Amino acid sequence: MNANLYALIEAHFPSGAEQPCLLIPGAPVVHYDELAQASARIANALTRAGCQPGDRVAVQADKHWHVLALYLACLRAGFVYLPLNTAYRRSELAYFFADATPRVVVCRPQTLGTIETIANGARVLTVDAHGGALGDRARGEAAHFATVQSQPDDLAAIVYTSGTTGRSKGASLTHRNLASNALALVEAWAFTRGDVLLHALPIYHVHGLFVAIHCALLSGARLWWLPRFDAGEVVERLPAATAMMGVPTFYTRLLAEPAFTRERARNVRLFVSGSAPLLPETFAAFRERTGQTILERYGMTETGMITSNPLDGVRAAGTVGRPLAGISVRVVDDAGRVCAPGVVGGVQVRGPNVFAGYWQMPEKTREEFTVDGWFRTGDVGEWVPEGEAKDYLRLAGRAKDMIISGGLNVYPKEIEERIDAFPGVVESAVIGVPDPDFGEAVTAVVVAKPGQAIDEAAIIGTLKDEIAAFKVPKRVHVIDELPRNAMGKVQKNLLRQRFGGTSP
Ligand code: MCA
Repeated sequence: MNANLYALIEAHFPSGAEQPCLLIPGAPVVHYDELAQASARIANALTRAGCQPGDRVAVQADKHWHVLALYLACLRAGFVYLPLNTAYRRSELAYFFADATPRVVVCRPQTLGTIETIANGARVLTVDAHGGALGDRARGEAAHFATVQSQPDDLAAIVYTSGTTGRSKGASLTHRNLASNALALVEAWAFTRGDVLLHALPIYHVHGLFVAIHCALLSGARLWWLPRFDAGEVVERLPAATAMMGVPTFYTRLLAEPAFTRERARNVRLFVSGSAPLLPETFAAFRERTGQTILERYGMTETGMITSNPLDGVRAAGTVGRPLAGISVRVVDDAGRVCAPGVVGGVQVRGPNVFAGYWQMPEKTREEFTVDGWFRTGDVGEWVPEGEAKDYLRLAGRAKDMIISGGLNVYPKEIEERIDAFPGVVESAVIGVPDPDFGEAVTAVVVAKPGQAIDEAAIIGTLKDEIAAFKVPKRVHVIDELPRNAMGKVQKNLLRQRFGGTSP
């Protein structure tokens, strides 16, 4: 049997030559056979460009359907797909290219000049709405490609996640990881060929690329392929959709639209939320407005999806439900002993979904696993001890210092190191403060050198040139001294209390 994820996807393509797959506003429908042929052409073109199974193909591109074909091409040819957030700037990209040494980099035409200077010897091709240089190469190629024979542990993708040390780590995901998780989700959420998934997420993270796309393709469903999340556009398309997946910001922005009504949401059988905590207020307001209950689930880049509230049964606000089929979750104390329900501890995961390790970081990988093979998520939580959500997982926070802004993870260390390097700055602490739109807003607290003025706008402006804008603090506050405990550790909880009410 071929463990290649594309072979699994292809086996689930709807029968009949021309089933619609992607519904794109203002553009022709893309049918399943067209997508398959486009991916074959790209696989042939990349093979001709020198790519071999195991080679990395790094992609920083807008959400054109050609990019989906490129992803499928990489899967079927055994190349390792490396998606990159379009917000990443030069220095971030240079690090990824040096670390992952891709054979090919696919980018937007407007960044070609920059990318060529940092691509580390990779061949650089553009992709745009018409296909770009990649499309030009693919056009002359055969529309057939024999999907390579893959082993379950062969790499399918590397997805970078920020780290507590400030250095990003590439999570190596295998065909088994992606396939097992996709099958578990299709079952848990009962996707069928009759579904139309409204897809407004970016396709460079696990949520939009794997969770949403795999659910749709493995059930022969259609997708409304929207270039980005625009609340007005989503409200307009929703009557023609049966399912939607989003981060909590999607739901708060929808609720802010007067045109978003019960009637608009009537045909949708499933609203899924993930990537950040969904506030119970949002959960309740959504139910009030639409009569529908958002299904909250929990996952990570390293593990794919771990738990989910049920499709049938109680969906409880503030919980993330039960482990998906084939996945084990445990909550343990500092000594590694399993906690009783109602007792908060570290959340650990085991199963076919758990990644193969951090790319070329064996030491770091070892640290994140227990001796008996469980992955430490870094999140803390408890099993709900009683009531209608009994035995559901409730997340209580994060042991690591991470901030989640609009569904994107930000590690303070990376930002603090950069702010500390500014002239006039003694030290800084970066925290997340409650924000009505992004859930948490990245905020910096800075101590200035005696007699030196700190220019908030200059810090923000410089950081925007250096790093992805979603990581840049929305505010920079200046104080005399950072509060520290007896061990000398900065007490970020006190800073969150003090500046929590001042977010814009
Ligand atoms: C954009 N901006 C942000 C964010 N996004 N600031 C903080 N946090 C953000 N997430 C800033 C931009 O830099 C810009 O700032 C201004 O907001 C407007 O930018 P724009 O691109 O127009 O923003 P937007 O289109 O409104 O985007 C907001 C968004 C987007 C729709 C919430 O961030 C989004 O699609 N988030 C989803 C992320 C996601 O897919 N996460 C899944 C990760 P300025 O004007 O100052 O330049 S996978 C995962 O977490 C795990 C595995 C899981 O369980 O799913």
